[in-house]
Amino acid sequence: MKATNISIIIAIVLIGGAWMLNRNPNVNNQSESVKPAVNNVSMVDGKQIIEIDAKGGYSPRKSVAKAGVPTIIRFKTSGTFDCSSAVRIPSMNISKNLPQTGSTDIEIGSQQVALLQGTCGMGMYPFEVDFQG
Ligand SMILES: [Cu+2]
Repeated sequence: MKATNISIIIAIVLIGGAWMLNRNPNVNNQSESVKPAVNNVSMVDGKQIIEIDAKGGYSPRKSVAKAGVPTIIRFKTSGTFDCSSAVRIPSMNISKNLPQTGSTDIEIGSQQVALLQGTCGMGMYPFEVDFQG
């Protein structure tokens, strides 16, 4: 009886600990994607660079960029073992496997005014870039 109680307490502590560890990254991701103006787009040598973190999904989930400018999407991974390391942009026939940790540039040329949508390899994590005129 006593042993059962102790193992229940240990189980609760383990589950609680795992929950605490998982909690912080999720909170960060959420506040990233909710922020209205995320400064993840910059111009370098005439090219527009959109930086997106890939780990357990994409952050920011939505980027706002300029149409008509040569553009690179730079995916950053950091210990990314989930399938957000497999990036797909179906409308451009792009499919790319990112390293578990690193930075990967995908050139997408000059886009027209449109919403460009991408996903992870299995289609469960979306991201989009709103190209505006
Ligand atoms: Cu996936």
